[in-house]
Order: sequence, then structure tokens, then C-alpha cells
Amino acid sequence: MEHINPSYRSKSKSNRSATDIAKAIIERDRFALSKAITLAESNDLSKRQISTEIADYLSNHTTPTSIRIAVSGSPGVGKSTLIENWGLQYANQGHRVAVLAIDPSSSVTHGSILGDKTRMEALGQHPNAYIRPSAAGLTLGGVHHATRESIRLCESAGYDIILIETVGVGQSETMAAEMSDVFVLLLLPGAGDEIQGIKRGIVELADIVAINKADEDRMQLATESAKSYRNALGLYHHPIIEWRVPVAMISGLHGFGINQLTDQVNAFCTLSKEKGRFKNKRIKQDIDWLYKSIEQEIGQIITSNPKISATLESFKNLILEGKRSTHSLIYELRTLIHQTFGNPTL
Ligand SMILES: Nc1nc2c(ncn2[C@@H]2O[C@H](COP(=O)(O)OP(=O)(O)OP(=O)(O)O)[C@@H](O)[C@H]2O)c(=O)[nH]1
Ligand SMILES: [Mg+2]
Repeated sequence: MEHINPSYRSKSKSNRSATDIAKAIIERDRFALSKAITLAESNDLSKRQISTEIADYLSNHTTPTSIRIAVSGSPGVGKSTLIENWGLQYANQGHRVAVLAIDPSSSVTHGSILGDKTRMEALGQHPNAYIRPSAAGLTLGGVHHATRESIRLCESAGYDIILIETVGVGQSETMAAEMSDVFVLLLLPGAGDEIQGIKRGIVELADIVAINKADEDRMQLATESAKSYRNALGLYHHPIIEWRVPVAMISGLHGFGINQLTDQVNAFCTLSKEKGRFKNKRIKQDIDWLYKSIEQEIGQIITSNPKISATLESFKNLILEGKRSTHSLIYELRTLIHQTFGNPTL
């Protein structure tokens, strides 16, 4: 047998067709799943093409029955620690857990620190768990696209609990909300000032709030903060009118309150399903994403036209010199776009 090339097996695997990879994913082959995620993250058009064939096959052959949970909060609030222990709890109950990260900053830092951030060693070794750090070097739209696709792929591979950690600040929370069923916001026990300081936009995304690190000498402070947060949250209206955003007290590190968090997620999903919102929200997320992608695509086609990009460049100087109003420049650009690409309605 020495004459057999030892890399033969992996080579034959890497040459599998889109349908073969898709079938292997349905059979819960982790290698195929990772391969498909890498293809979806690729900037290479031919690889992207294979990835779309895999996606189409899976859409036709699988029905996701998962819960997508986004865990968000400031750096260091304890997202990874909670996800690891929460994920272990789910995995020990027989659920299949996939952990993904949304990291818009990976395009800047090239994800160098992300490996550390999503290490989750104990969960990573659990047979029911799959952890995928987000890819480095992707554009903002690329991060969004790759994470959405990764979620679908994991679901097709039978993962029914999808935990999404937001990494970095700003864009990641919005992205997470655009692709999850439940948005869990972690906060730290804090004084009144900090409560006033929570970013309004992010609080409005929350379906569940949890005061994390409610342990050791922070119990008293956590109890007081939970009360203040409950009052503050009373001012917001959740899109499901019957849902009062709960404020849990938890310790992701010591496991305290995680059961309660699971109950709240289940209660939220049950209500959301009763209201017919669960499925509709996913459909709306898909349609919104389609439109967003079209805008990005079209924008790219337009701005990569040499005549238009040169005109845009010259507009920058005009704005700098203060000679023309932006209003008239936009009008001129519109005319140029119509002349270049044609406008059937003119
Ligand atoms: N006391 C206590 N410490 C915690 C708890 N959860 C996390 N920590 C500690 O807080 C620090 C940050 O935890 P991480 O889980 O890495 O936090 P994170 O939100 O994922 O951080 P980033 O990914 O960098 O945004 C670590 O030192 C943890 O051990 C908790 O419930 N209680
Ligand atoms: Mg983390």
C-alpha cells in the first residue's frame, strides 16, 4: 500500500462537486461543512459559484428548525464565556450547537485576535458543537454575507442552536439583529450613570437583557442595576407588544442564571411563533438582505465605471473648493448614470 499517495483521500475530497459537498453536509460531515463555509467566504468567483450551488441544493433538501441567538454587549462583558457555558448546557441536553462570530473589524485587524476570542476550548471538544471563528479580511458586506450563509450551512448540517457572538463595536450589533431570531444584550452591573449611557439604538434591538458577572462581590450592585434597567426598559416598546423585555441576572462564568436565560429564549420564541412573527421575521430579513445586496452590487457596478469614477473624483475637488452645491452634483451624477447605463423610463 506504500505506493498510495497519503494525500489522495484529502485531494479527492477537495475535488468533490457541489452536490457531493451538500449531501455530505446533510449527513453531518464537519469537513464538508467547513469546506462549504470557506467557499462562501471566498472572494474567488468560481468558488462562490460552487457555494451558490451548494446553497441551492440545501434550500431544496433541508428545512431549518433552529433558533438563532445573537449575544451582544461591550468588549469584555463576557460574551464568549457565556456562550461557552450556555452552549455546553445545550449540547449536554442533546442539542447540536454551532457558534459563529460576526466581526466587522476583521477586515481591519485581519482577525488576528479572533482565534483567541472564540477559543472556547471545552465547547470546541464537545461532539455536539461546532465553532467557527469569522474569516479575516472580508469587507463589511462580505462579513454579513459569509455569516448569513454560514448559519444556513450549519442548520443544514443539523445544528439546531446557533449562537452568534458579536465582536467589535458598532456595525456588528445591527448585523447580528438582522440575522437572528433572538437578540440577547449583556450588560455589566453598574451605577446609574452607566445606565443612562447605554446606547439607545442597541437597547432597542434587545429581546432579552442580562446583567452578567452577577457574582462574587457584585451581587448587590447587580440587583440594584437590574431594577434600574427594568425601569429604563419600561420606556421602550418591543415590536411584539405583549413582550416585556426581561432583565435577568446571570453569571456566565459560574453558570448562574443560564437556565433562566434558556427559559426566556423559549418563551420569546413561543410567543413570536404564536404571533406568526418568527417565520415572517426570517423572511423579512432575507428580503431586506436581498435589497441591501442589490444596492451594494449596483453601487459597485456604477462606481467602477471609469467615466463615473473620474467624475466622482472631480466632484471631490469641486466640493473642496466650495464651488458647487452637493445637490447639483448629485443631479449631474444622476444624468451621467442615465447616459452611461441607459434609463428605460426616460
Ligand atoms: N466574575 C466574572 N467574570 C467573568 C464572567 N464572564 C466573563 N468573565 C471574565 O471577563 C473577561 C472577559 O470575558 P470574555 O468572555 O472574553 O468577554 P467577551 O465579551 O467575549 O470579550 P470580547 O470578545 O473581547 O468582546 C474574562 O476574563 C472572563 O473570565 C462572569 O460571569 N463573572
Ligand atoms: Mg469574546
